[in-house]
Amino acid sequence: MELLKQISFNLQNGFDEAVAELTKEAVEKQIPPDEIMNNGLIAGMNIVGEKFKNHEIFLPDVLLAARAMNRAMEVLKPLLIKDGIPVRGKVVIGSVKDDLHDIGKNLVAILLKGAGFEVIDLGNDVPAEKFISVAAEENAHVIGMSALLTTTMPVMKKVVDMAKDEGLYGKVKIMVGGAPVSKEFAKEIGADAYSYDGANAVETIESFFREDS
Ligand code: B1M
Repeated sequence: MELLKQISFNLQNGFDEAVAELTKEAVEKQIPPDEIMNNGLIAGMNIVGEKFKNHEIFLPDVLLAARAMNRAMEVLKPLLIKDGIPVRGKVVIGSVKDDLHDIGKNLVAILLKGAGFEVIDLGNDVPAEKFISVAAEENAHVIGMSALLTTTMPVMKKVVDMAKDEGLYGKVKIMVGGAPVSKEFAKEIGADAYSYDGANAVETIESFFREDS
């Protein structure tokens, strides 16, 4: 079986040790990290999501797959973050309140760090107030929010509204992302941008700085 398919297969089955080893092997074979991520790990995770939706697998299976994904991300992290890049701007990032999904957010944070941004990662289940207070205290350039549940998306609007109330709107760019989020939703709630994946998140934030210069 092709290496990336093996990674996907083992991730779907929650075999974290095998996923970590195969990811190392893929790196040694000089497969680019974004290809390992997209065509191995994320491809596997999407199948896990489909099977979960169709009740073919259950929550503990999803947790095991998430654990395997995290092991592989630890292997890829040093390749995605390169030392010595000057800091280009400050991004406060987190998964919104009541949302425990953080794999995608972590990936976005790794890629932003790798592109030279200072990232303040607030973790998951982050209340709207926290995004606002940290962004203000830290003079952040960007607030990045992730949501994987349709039920937690409204928190994003709460943050935008609070930014307006606190006089941060327009000064701090607000970017949203996550599987159920869309460009239309971002526009509807008044966010500055929507990003569909990690690489696009980096490009989007870079474009904010081009606009400002
Ligand atoms: Co959950 N879960 N889950 N889950 N889970 C989904 C999201 C779901 C779609 C599965 C399904 O039914 N098909 C479904 C949501 C349905 C909906 O809202 N419409 C769901 C559900 C229902 C639930 C629970 C409610 C299940 C339950 O308890 N009955 C529960 C909720 C817990 C909570 O949050 N309160 C739950 C729990 C969990 C686990 C804890 C077991 C685990 C999360 C572990 C963790 O994150 N530490 C989990 C997982 C792993 C998933 C799936 C299978 C995979 C998510 C993932 O990590 N994908 C997911 C199905 C799916 O998405 N296919 C599912 C890989 C990751 C790299 O992609 O996060 O999309 P993603 O991030 C991408 C982009 O979206 C984007 O870039 C990333 C890289 O490409 N992106 C951004 C993300 N954030 C961004 C921010 C940006 C920019 C881009 O700017 C700031």
